[in-house]
Amino acid sequence: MTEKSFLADKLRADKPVITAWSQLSAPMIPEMFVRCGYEAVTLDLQHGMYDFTSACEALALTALAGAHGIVRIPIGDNALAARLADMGAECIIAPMINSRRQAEDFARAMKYPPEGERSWAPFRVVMLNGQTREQYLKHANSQTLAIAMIETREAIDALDEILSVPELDGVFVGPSDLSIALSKGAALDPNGVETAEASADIAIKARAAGKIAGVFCLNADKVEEAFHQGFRLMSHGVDTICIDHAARGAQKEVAWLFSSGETAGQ
Ligand code: 3PY
Ligand code: MG
Repeated sequence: MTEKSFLADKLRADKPVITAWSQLSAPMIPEMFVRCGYEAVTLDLQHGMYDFTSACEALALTALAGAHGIVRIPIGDNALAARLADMGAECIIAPMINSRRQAEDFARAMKYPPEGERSWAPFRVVMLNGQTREQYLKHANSQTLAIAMIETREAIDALDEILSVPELDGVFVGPSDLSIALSKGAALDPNGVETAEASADIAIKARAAGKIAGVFCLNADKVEEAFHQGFRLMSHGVDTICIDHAARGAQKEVAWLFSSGETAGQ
């Protein structure tokens, strides 16, 4: 087994990482993303269809295909965060973190003592990493990332306090929820100017605090903008959207058969 490279090392070295985003609970989909060239895949347990078992399989296939497995947990589910770290998630993204207390509870659930109170039994992740248990214990706190989503007004108001949590490795902007919050529910505008300005500010503050900055991007232009704003972990490529685009294209290729008056069997 070749020595594993870790997502944490790349991001701390300021390297950009694009993560595909998977909502459909078919573990082969993350593997296919990796075979298409993605170096990381995020499994969405907040809004996607994954459960614990399908996420475990997807994490293993992602790691065995040579990429980094990231998980977005449901709101407030810190126990699941630690379980999925045991199963090979290199990074957990926790949605809707709105206060220092919430950030601290989440991050401490992800770190072994003395930094936190994660409980021990990483049987699967040591296999996937090719590490001994001793090596895992020594490196887990720095190699397993705890990242808090910033996507509400409360979170923006509490940003300095959230960023002051030592165990927290970074923040990740959710532009859709953020746009709804900033417009007081009047608009969904993830690609809008106000959202981009708020997002840029979050990246600046995160970097100044020595934290990793990440953001959900809805198109390639947003990835470029985010990179120049200082973000380094960027999502691009959602399985449901990819299938929708590819299926529309495939259907168009044969649409002549149905629009030219031809009928099956002629
Ligand atoms: C948001 O944009 O609010 C997200 O959570 C991205 O998935
Ligand atoms: Mg959100």
